Amino acid sequence: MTEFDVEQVRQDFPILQQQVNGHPLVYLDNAATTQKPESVIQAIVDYYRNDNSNVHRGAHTLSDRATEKFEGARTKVAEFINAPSSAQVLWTRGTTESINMVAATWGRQNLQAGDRVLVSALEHHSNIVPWQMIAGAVGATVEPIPVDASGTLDLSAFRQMLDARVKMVSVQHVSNALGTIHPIDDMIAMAHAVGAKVMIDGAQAISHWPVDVQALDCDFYAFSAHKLFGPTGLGVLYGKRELLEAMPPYQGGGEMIETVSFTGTTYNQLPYKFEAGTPDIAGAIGLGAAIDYLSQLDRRGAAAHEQALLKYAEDKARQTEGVKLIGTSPYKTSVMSFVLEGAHPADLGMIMDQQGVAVRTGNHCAQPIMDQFGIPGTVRASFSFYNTFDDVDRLFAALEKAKQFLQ
Ligand code: C6P
Repeated sequence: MTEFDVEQVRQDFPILQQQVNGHPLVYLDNAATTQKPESVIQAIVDYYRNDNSNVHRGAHTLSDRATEKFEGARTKVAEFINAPSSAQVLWTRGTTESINMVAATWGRQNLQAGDRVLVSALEHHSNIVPWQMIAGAVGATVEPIPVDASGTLDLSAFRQMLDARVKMVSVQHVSNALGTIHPIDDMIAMAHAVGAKVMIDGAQAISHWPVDVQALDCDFYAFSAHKLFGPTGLGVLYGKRELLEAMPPYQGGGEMIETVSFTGTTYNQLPYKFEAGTPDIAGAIGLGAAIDYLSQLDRRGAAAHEQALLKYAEDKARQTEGVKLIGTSPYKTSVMSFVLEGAHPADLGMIMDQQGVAVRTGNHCAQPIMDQFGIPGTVRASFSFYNTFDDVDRLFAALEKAKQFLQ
């Protein structure tokens, strides 16, 4: 057990203090979205109560206040991921939009017939389909990097796949379906050696440990605010400056222009070139508050606690008859995916919910890897630092009940 004071931390998350279906809530769906601390909720409420206004208009005091908070949040994100400049932090609607933006702009400009885009076999659909769409339009291909039976990426197969036709390697930092951590440091260096660019889908990594985009040397890094204890509807795309400068805008409209005329339009500087329309001001302020929250948290202790929960849960799973873990890589975040012999994951999830235990079931938007394992889906329990060992016990108690009911 660790010294991390989970009971204290839980007090910061009001949603955890409730009963669901007559039982105290056990929230184990953190890979889908994390819960929000009171300080994040308050920051959003304060903004709407006191400062609500449009940004970058400079027309009045409220607008100035809103702009200061909004751009302050961008600076916090830049520092949080160690981006060289806040101009390289673009607001999007989420990881999905960040990847679509790169595929549609960088991809449209740089991919040609015969080019190859490599993704891992474990990818979320958000990191497959945008590449298929652009590849289909230009005549490029999207190819999966194999993963083995434990869900670990095959680095030597990746090495063999690399050649001068590979223009983009787009991989998750961490798998949402199985929790596998990919060896992205090595992959980035290997991809760069053949001249490919690298996009990292950080949706499942960003909440677990500090990410340093300069140390990684990735070309693009994407994540969603709602998986980082912030609000839904907002995401981040980090990019290397020279790439962002060279890319065409994603959408046209207000904010992203410098001048508009019927003889020709010029575009705004970074980051605004990619931010058409009124942005999610409250969302950015909420994400800024989430980063403030994390910066006062013992993140090392939090990560150790999550790993201890994972080990405790996986040991229990191995001792539970009929349960099979899906995803047993030695490199994992706190995600436990499993199937129970003779039971459909959706039925299990429903029965567990009746006992106040929230897990996700299904293919987790990662159909190709489910196909590889020959299963329709899994039950996925994903732990955050505010979960307890008692939560794990409740998960297995609920599973026992479900077993009795279903088998
Ligand atoms: N995974 C899950 O339950 P958005 O929806 O844009 O915020 O994130 C999409 C996304 C992209 N990549 C990875 C690795 C993800 O895990 C997700 C979202 C959720 O696993 C919802 S499917």
